[in-house]
Amino acid sequence: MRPLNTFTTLSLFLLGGISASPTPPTKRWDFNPSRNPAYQLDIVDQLLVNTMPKVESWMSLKNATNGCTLEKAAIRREWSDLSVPEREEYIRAVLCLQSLPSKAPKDQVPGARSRFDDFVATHITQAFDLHSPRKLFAAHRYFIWAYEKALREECGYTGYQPYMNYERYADDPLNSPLFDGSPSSMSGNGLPEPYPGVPQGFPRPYNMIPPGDGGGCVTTGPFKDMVVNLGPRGGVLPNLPRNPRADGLGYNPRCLRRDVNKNSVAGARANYTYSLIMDHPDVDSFYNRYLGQPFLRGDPYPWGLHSAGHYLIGGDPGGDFYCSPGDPLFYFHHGMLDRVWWIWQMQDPENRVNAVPGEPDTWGPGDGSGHIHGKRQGSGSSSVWEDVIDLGWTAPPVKLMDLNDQLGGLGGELCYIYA
Ligand SMILES: *[C@@H]1O[C@H](CO)[C@@H](O)[C@H](O)[C@H]1NC(C)=O
Ligand SMILES: *[C@@H]1O[C@H](CO)[C@@H](O)[C@H](O)[C@H]1NC(C)=O
Ligand SMILES: [Cu+2]
Repeated sequence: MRPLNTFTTLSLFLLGGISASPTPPTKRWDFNPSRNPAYQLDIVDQLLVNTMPKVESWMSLKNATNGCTLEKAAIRREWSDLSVPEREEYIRAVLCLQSLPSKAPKDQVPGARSRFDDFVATHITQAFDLHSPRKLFAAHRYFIWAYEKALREECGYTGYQPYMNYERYADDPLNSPLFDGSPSSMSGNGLPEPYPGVPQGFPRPYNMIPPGDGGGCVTTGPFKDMVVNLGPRGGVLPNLPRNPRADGLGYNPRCLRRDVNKNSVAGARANYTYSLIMDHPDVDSFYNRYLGQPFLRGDPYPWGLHSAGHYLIGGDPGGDFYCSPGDPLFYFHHGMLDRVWWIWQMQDPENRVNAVPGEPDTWGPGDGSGHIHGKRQGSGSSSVWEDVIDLGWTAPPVKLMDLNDQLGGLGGELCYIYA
């Protein structure tokens, strides 16, 4: 038997409580009616629709692990599929988190000024551990989940974390419900402030994601007055005010900067996402392609989904390896990546749910050979079953292997799907 984790029953109640009333037995995951008619289903949306029968049969095979069923599962939706009042409720919750006091110890993180900053500080202090091959997917799943939980429990948000489908923002991001700068958007682009672009470890001319037209302070929408407190530490913009501490944890108030960048997001269009999911059955090749490896010779936008999505936002702190959760859109980006991982897992759930990159001893196909990343980085030589993910001030330590199952992991506390 697996030891019980230390979560309270409160959040179990919140997650389970959604379907506690005598609702008719409709399939809650029948999400098509809530789509925004301005957007067609893309090939990845369609793939997910076609994958749901596999998810259903796997769920019945598992027999409601830890009480999670598809009928109870929360649904994380695409931003543009939310109604305007739903978007505004989400925005209010983020602004609330940015106004609540920090719980991080002042001596360790003197720059944290809010609960929102606690998440940024966690990502800064644990950057290498959270991004090791074994942990990248699971740690970010947990990180987003903990943020969603904080929005719900500390700020009264009644929905779930939205994600952004890059395909929808590839042609005209600045006229979309996400970036149009209206009160129900996540704020717009930064003012024009040219910079060289985003360096990449690829051969010329792919050694740089060309910049977009922004790069300066965001001046529209709900986050135009947002103050960025932590960092910078590993960003791509020149002329940022230096943090008083080398580790980026000192107080350094400044504006939110963005470069909404079509050159970057072109590498995260639906055809890239689809190929990532369907052409990489082995977890190591899936992990590597997600990070743009090996180099996609002859492809115009070979950035890999992870970088391509990050630099759709870019700027400061969005483009900073350590501090990127300091732009609230980080959670939309990593939500999409979590969705992609889940769709990948659900193509062959019995073999893929517990497949961990860089790890030959876990379940799943792959013999552990041919890695591009280093093996067992950041984890010593211990078994992956012993690995712990500890999010400090934002979520208690849990076993990495308890985070793989989005529909029943963490003793049933993870119980959500993406529409
Ligand atoms: C599934 O779980 C239920 C409730 O725990 C139990 O009664 C039932 O026998 C289980 N079915 C299978 C096939 O294991
Ligand atoms: C995606 O489509 C674009 C435009 O047609 C093409 O240039 C690119 O190579 C495709 N990428 C993949 C991975 O299919
Ligand atoms: Cu990260």
